[in-house]
Amino acid sequence: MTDTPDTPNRFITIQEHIINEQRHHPAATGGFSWLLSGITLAARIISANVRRAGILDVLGDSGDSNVHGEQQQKLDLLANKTIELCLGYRGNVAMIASEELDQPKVITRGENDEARKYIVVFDPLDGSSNIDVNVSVGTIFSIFQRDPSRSDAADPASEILQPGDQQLAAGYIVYGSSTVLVYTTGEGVHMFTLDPSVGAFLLHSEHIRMPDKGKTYSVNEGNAGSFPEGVQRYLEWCKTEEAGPYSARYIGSLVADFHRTLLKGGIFLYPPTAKSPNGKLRLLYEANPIAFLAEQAGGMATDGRMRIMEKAPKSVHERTPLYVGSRVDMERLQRHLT
Ligand code: AHM
Ligand code: MG
Repeated sequence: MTDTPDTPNRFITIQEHIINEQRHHPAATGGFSWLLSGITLAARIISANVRRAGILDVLGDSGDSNVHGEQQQKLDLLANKTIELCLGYRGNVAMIASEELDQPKVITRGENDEARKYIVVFDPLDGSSNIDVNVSVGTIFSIFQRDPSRSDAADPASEILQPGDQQLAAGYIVYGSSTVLVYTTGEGVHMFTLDPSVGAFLLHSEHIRMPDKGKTYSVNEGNAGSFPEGVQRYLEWCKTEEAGPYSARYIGSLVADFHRTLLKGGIFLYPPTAKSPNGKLRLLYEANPIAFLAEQAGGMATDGRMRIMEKAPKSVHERTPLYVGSRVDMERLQRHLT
């Protein structure tokens, strides 16, 4: 744990941290903290399952595919169900949407409709095609306040289609060599490590800043032949003497690739490709939360044309190109794209 004036030398749990954050919002009722604690409970349960994946019968394909036509791993479904259960009984969640649910799910449990004021969108187990080979995977989440002006009884998804700059909170959990949770409520980016022996997320560092410039580019270069020309030119530049050159690092799990970019700086790219002309990553539950965290840490996130967080989503599972990383690296990319 870092010993700074902001993080005194004592154990601070994520619950304590969230409650302290809430003190900055005098009108807060505690409901939002209650919701976040549902996410941390799900994270601990998913982490325990990921850690024992080779022992439990949870590895491999479930035999089903999701709305994107991708094979669902058994752990994808288990993680999805875990989050559903941990949020569904909080009483203040109106709706959830997930990579693994074809349609958003309206939640009717809880005191009354008015109390159900939050919407949570998530990717329960990102990078799940890596599970069988023991590579880091993660959970990504994004929280919105319900906006009754968008409500359309015939189409519950309409309430979910809010631009990223409306997010109240976002974060991810990376199940790596340790389990780490990173979150923001718009007041900086904070990181916690799960102590598995006591089952608590303990504060590791607060107000994380992404370095202004990094030395790493992260992209599936196997697809480079069909990247937009500007991206191809940028990747060529990364290999020149003028550039340094940069090192290439690509795990193939967005959460793990972004976590490295957040802490060490650099740039992550998932451009349009021949196979995925709109990019592969999903705007609502992958790109938006990552963009919120990146900007809160002093970095940038775009689709090559505009800020990710300004994009108005048209559908729940919409895809987007994603370029995210250190400010200086992103500005350099932008010059190659225009
Ligand atoms: P998933 O949500 O189905 O796991 O897919 C998303 C993953 C990201 O974690 C990662 O950045 C990307 O797909 C990797 O894609 P590719 O294998 O095309 O490089
Ligand atoms: Mg994913």
